Amino acid sequence: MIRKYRIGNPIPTESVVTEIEITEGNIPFFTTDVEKKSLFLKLSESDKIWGLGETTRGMNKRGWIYISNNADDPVHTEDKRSLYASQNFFIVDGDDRRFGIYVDTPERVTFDMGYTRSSELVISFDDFDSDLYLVEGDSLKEIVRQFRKIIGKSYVPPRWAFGFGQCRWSYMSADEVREVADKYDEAGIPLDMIYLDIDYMERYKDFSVDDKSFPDFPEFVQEMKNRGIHLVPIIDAGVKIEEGYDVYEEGLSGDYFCKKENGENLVAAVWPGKVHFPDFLDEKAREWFGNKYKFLLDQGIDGFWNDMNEPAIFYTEDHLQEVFEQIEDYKGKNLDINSFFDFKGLVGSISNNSEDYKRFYHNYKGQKIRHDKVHNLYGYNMTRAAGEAFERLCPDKRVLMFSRSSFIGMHRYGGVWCGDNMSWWSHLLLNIQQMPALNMCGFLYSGADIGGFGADTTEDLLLRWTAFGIFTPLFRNHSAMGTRRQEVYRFEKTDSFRRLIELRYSLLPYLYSEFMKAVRDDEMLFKPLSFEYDDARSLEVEDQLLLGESLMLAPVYKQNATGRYVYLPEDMKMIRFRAYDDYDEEILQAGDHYVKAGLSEVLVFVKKGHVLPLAKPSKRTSGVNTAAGLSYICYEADPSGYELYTDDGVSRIME
Ligand code: MIG
Repeated sequence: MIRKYRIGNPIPTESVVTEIEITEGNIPFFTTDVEKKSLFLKLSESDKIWGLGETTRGMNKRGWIYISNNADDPVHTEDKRSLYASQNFFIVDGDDRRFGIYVDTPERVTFDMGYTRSSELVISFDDFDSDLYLVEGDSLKEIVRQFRKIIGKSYVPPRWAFGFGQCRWSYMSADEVREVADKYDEAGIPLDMIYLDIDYMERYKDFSVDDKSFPDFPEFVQEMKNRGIHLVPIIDAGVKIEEGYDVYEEGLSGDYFCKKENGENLVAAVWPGKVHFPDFLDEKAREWFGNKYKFLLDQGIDGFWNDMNEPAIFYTEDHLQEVFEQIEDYKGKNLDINSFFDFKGLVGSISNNSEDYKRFYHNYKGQKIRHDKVHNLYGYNMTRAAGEAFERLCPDKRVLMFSRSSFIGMHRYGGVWCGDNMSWWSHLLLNIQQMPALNMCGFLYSGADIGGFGADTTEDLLLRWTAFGIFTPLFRNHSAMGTRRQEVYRFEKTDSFRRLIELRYSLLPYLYSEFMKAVRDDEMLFKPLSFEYDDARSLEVEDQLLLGESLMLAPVYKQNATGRYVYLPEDMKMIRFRAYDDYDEEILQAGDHYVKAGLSEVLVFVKKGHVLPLAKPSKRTSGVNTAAGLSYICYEADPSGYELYTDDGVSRIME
C-alpha cells in the first residue's frame, strides 16, 4: 500500500509516474517539527535502514548522516555525506514495523540515520517542501516492488552492453584505441566496448570530433564495429563558449542556456574552458540538446556516457572575479595565522562552490527557479534529454546510456556508474555494497570503475575487482590519466584475466535473463541477504549479495587473502570457478565456512532448488548463444524450470 503526503509546495521532480491522491494529515510513524523543518522517527535497537542509492558506507545505513546534494567529489571516503546522486528512497526495517519512504523533492535533504542521536532518525529539509510516499508491504522485496511500480520501468540497455568494456582517461587517438582492441584480441580476451573520454572531442566541445587524432570518424566507428566493438563516447554538461561553434550558437539563439539574475548567460569553466550550461530543466532546451546526440548517432555511435552533470564547476567567472578582489586585501599584509587560513580557504573553495549554484536560474515549467532549489535534478534531466531524444531518433533501437549524476526518475532513461572511485580495496567493498541500494531505487544498469579510477591499481586488486565485476551489468575497467595503466593485458596473469572475463560471457544467459526479469517485475537484481532470509545473522551480512533468483556471491575483497569466511543462510552448492569449463562443486551446509578462493578463482553459491545456466563464451557478446546449447549447474532442480529471457537484444519492445 502506498500513501502520498505533501509538505508545503514542492517543486515537481517527475520521478513518480503514477498519480496518487494526497492523504491529508500527519505522516504515520513520524512526528513533524515545522520550525526545524524536520521529520522525526524513533528508532528501536533492532531497526535497520536499507537504501538511499549511491552513497558511502555499508548496506545498513544506520549510524551515519547523508545529504542529498549532488556533488562532484572524487574522494569517496567514509566521512563524506554526499556523492553524485540523490536517491531519496529507503526502508526502515524493524521487528514490529517495516515501511519504505520516498522523499520526493529536489531540495537539499539531510538524512540523519541515528547519527546525532542513536535512537532517532531525522529527515531535515532546506525549505520543507516535499512529497512523501509511504510504502508498506509484507516483505522488503514487496516494498521495493511497490515503490518501483510508481516510478516507472528501469532503463534497458542493448544486450551488447553486458559485454566487457575498456576505458581510460584518455585514449588520445584512434590509433591508441586500435591498439587497445588489438591487444585484447591478441590476448584472446573478450571485449565489446571501448569508451572514449573527453579527448576524442575537438578541444572538449560536445558533439565534435577531433579530426586530427580521430580522422574519418564514421569510418573508424565502422571499422571497430566490423570487429564487433562499440565505441562509446562521453558527453559533458557544459557547452564551450566559442563563436562559430554550432552548439554554442544554437544555444544562444534558442535561448537554451542557464541565466543569471540579470538575464545574462552564466559563464562557468570546466574542461572546455569557459562554458554555458544548457537548461536541461527546460523542455525546449532538453529537446534541442537531446537532438544533438544525432551528430554522433549518424556516425554509427550507439552508446554514450554523460559526465560532469552535477554540474561540476571549476569556477564561475563572477566568483573568480570576487576572489581576485578579495585577495587584494591580503596582498602585502603581514598575515596572521587566521587570516592565512582565510586566504587559503578563499582560493581553495573556488571549485564546486555552493554559492555558485545560487547564481543561475532555470526555466522550469514556465517558472524561473534558482539552480540551488533544483540542483539535484540537473544530471537527471541531462540524461533525460538524451533518453527522450533516443526515443524520437531511434524508436526501434536501444541506445547505451549511463550518467554520473542522478536522481530517481533518471532510472527510466539510463544507468549510472559510481564515479571517481579509487584503486583501493575498500572501494571494491563499497562497489559491492552500493549495488543493492542502487537497485532499490530503480538503477539496474549500473557498476563502478573496475580496478579503481584514481590512484594506482595492483594486479591482485584488479583480479579481485574483475572477479566481482563479471556480475555487475555495467562491467567497465576505467582509470584516470596519470595513474598506472590498467588494461588487463598489461599484467602478468593475463590468462587469469581471460578466464574471468570469459566466465562473464558464459554467465550472459543468466545475467541478461535476471536483468530483464528484474526490469519487467520491478525486482532488484542484487539483494542484501536480509531481503530473502530473516535469521539474525543474514540481517548483518554486508559483504555477500544475492544475485537474481539462483545465486549468492561472496567476493574476496581483501589484499593477500586466499579465501574468506562465508555465511550460508541455508544449504547451498558452492561452485569454485577457475574457468567457465573448469570448476569444482561442493554442497555446503547452512552456517559459517571458511572457503578457499585463489586469486584467479570465483566463488558462486547456487541456492537449493535453483539452476545456473552457462553458455559457451565468445570474444564478443554477439557470439554468445544465450538461447540454446546451454549447460546447467543445478542444485536439486531441473533446468526446464528456469525462465530464460531471450530476445534480439536491441529492440525496445519488451514482452
Ligand atoms: O574532472 O573526463 O568521472 O570518469 O574519466 C574529471 C575525465 C572528468 C570525471 C569522470 C571520469 C572521467 C573524467 N571526468
